[in-house]
Amino acid sequence: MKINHEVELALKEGKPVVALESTIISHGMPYPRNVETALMVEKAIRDNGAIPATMGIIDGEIIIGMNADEIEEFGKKKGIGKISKRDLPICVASGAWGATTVSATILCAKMAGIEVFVTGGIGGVHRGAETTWDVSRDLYELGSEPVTVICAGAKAILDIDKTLEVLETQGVPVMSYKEPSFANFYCRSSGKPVDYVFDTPLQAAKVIKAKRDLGISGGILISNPCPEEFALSHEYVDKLIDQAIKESEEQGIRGKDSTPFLLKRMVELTGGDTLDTNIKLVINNAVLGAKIACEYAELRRKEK
Ligand code: PSU
Ligand code: MN
Repeated sequence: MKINHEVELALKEGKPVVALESTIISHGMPYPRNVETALMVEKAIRDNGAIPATMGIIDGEIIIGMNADEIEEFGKKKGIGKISKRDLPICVASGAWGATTVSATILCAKMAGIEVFVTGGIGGVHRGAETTWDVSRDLYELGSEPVTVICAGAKAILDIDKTLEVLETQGVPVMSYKEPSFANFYCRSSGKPVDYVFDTPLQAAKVIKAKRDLGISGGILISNPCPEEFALSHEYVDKLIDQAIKESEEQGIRGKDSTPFLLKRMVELTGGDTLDTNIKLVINNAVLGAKIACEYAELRRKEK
């Protein structure tokens, strides 16, 4: 594992650090907007007082905190694997490049000692999971590792009710920023209830600390709805999601290829609208995540 100097120093000094994944760069968005977005997200985190640590695997080495050139490579290079927990040891042993999903990034964050992680939308239970059994590993890592993930809910292509059920079984607190219901990625709200609605980053940081102090394993999921002005309506996207899912079934797209296929198809079907929204919501999450990381670092500092 290679931790960049700035991140290592910040962790040693108890400064706020925010983990970022790379699957969203290599498999979630097209080049060059993936790279632009990753750099804007890093900037948003810095502007709000924290230090970004984008994760990925280069030649079998886990990188905690990529530099701009490495981010560019992850955005451009073809054939970078999508690395979930099961793929991580294989990627490392074979000296390959790998883009970390939410689940692998949670594991890498834990290894490095980073407790806050920002992404777009987490993976979850796919529609039709009662027959395909397609449930993202993301939900189980959230259930077992002490990392708080800030996201705009679960991706709209998923079954939100089932996703929330698995999170409950996994014992993951689901907390929403200001909005009373669980976020729905491109759409602002799913209408599904959450466990706690908070109004300030400090309130969220207090829950992270309480969970840590109680010695309860696992992470916390923070749902941050896409800002009103960038969110898309259910009337607009729901029909297109149905169409994209139907196409994926017809083409026999399965397993790890499912999410990248559906996200890409949605960008095509909406003429780029979902890509614009995806970018805005990730940046919005970065702002909130950095603020929570700062409040949490401050709470930990006072404790000492
Ligand atoms: N959120 C996005 N774009 C993405 C992803 C999340 O806005 O590309 C990625 C994350 O890395 C997440 C993964 O962990 O999709 C989920 O894949 P699966 O459904 O195969 O578990
Ligand atoms: Mn899956």
